[in-house]
Amino acid sequence: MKKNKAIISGISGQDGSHLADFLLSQNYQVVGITRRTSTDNTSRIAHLKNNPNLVIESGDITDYSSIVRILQKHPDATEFYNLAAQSHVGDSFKQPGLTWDITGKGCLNILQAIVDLSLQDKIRFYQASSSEMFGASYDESEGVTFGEPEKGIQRFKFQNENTKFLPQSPYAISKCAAHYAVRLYREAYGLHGSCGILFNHEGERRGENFVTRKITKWIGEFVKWRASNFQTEFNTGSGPSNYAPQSEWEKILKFQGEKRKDLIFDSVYSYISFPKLRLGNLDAYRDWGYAGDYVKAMHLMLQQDKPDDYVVCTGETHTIREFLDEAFSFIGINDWSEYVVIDPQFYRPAEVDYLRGDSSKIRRLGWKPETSFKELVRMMVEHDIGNGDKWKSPAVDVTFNERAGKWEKI
Ligand code: NDP
Ligand code: GDR
Repeated sequence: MKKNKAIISGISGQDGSHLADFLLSQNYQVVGITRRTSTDNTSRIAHLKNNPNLVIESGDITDYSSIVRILQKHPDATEFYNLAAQSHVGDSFKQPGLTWDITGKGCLNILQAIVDLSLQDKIRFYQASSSEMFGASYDESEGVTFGEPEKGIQRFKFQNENTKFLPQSPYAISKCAAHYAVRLYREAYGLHGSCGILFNHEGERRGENFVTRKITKWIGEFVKWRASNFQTEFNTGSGPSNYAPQSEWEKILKFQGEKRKDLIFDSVYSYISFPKLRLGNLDAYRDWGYAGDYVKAMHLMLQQDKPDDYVVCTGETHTIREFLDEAFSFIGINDWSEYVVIDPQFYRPAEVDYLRGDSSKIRRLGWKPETSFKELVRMMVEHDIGNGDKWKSPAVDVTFNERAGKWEKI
């Protein structure tokens, strides 16, 4: 039987690598687009490099001709997933033009290439839209507040496919432009183009400068440092250790000066230090799910007879403080305030304060999130501490046998 063939732009990213795993497990041929970089950036798909059903093509979505070349080389492709983007919201304030070129115009380049090559009836298109497009906007409804049944029925805020967009960053504006472009090409040229409005999704492959992974990565490094110093208790900078002589302390304080408040000290040797975790706004709410679950929703959208837009989320929302509570509790720390420094450089010129999605529409197609908030945090912390092998996604049809503690072929 002829295999389905899917092109993925952004295959080297978090979602691209999970989607490649999933599609290969569904017997697809996958064509991944990667751009030229001075160092290798394909670590997330390294486990797939010998897979005969995966082909990597060099291309950049800001370069129309490279998209045309790849489409011409693979005219039998049946699905195109556009996951490529400058995807960091904070960085989009520093590089708004580049973000626009990649995240906004890049999508238009692909759509136009499909139409120019008359492929609109042969290929289905997926666009990675984002909950960031809602920005400062939400709707209100009455219901039981998720996770707080004791509060009973009350009004709560949410976003779904009918919520208006009020973008709060150059990234979000670019995503809105791409979203509307897909809508237009659907209407104007009959393209089977769908947009997944995905809320934040994380995991062990998340980029290290997104807040969840930044936290779990720091915890992983901290735990290793703690273990390497054979200590169980730490001096978090509030006063000198009992063990170090006064003369030693005076030298250390002079040397470290103001930096001291930013460091955690070994309680015996006192001069061995570890930098505290530096974060920005801890009060924003995010609806966090697991990336491995969300790529299945992308695929599901393209299997429908009609193209459409769908919100993909858990329906649960948490602040960054709550993520910190959960993550630190896994390493036995209940009060993380001594380990975290608020650093204004991580604040954004404009913030998205509250995201909580309503995914009723895609749930009606049979999709639902399979990983709870608690499991997600545990997976990421375990992975970064180094005990997380079981969370690594398999390349082929295998399942993790909890009892045997290893992957096995299904
Ligand atoms: P990542 O930042 O992990 O991956 C982005 C990918 O895009 C990387 O493979 C990157 O390649 C590639 N890329 C960047 N610029 C270009 C370019 N000019 N040409 C070709 N490829 C390029 O993002 P995620 O995997 O987390 O997200 C996937 C998509 O989903 C993105 O579009 C993102 O905006 C969107 N999204 C993500 C959500 C999330 O919570 N993760 C939620 C909603 C939407 P390289 O490795 O070379 O940098
Ligand atoms: P977000 O994710 O902007 O929601 O975009 P990110 O993890 O970057 O920020 C989430 C919230 O945490 C706050 N924050 C910090 N963020 C970062 N990165 N670093 C920090 O040190 C820090 N401290 C606090 C932020 O201000 C924000 O409120 C992600 C991306 O994957 C987008 O591509 C995607 O579209 C959306 O999710 C849905």
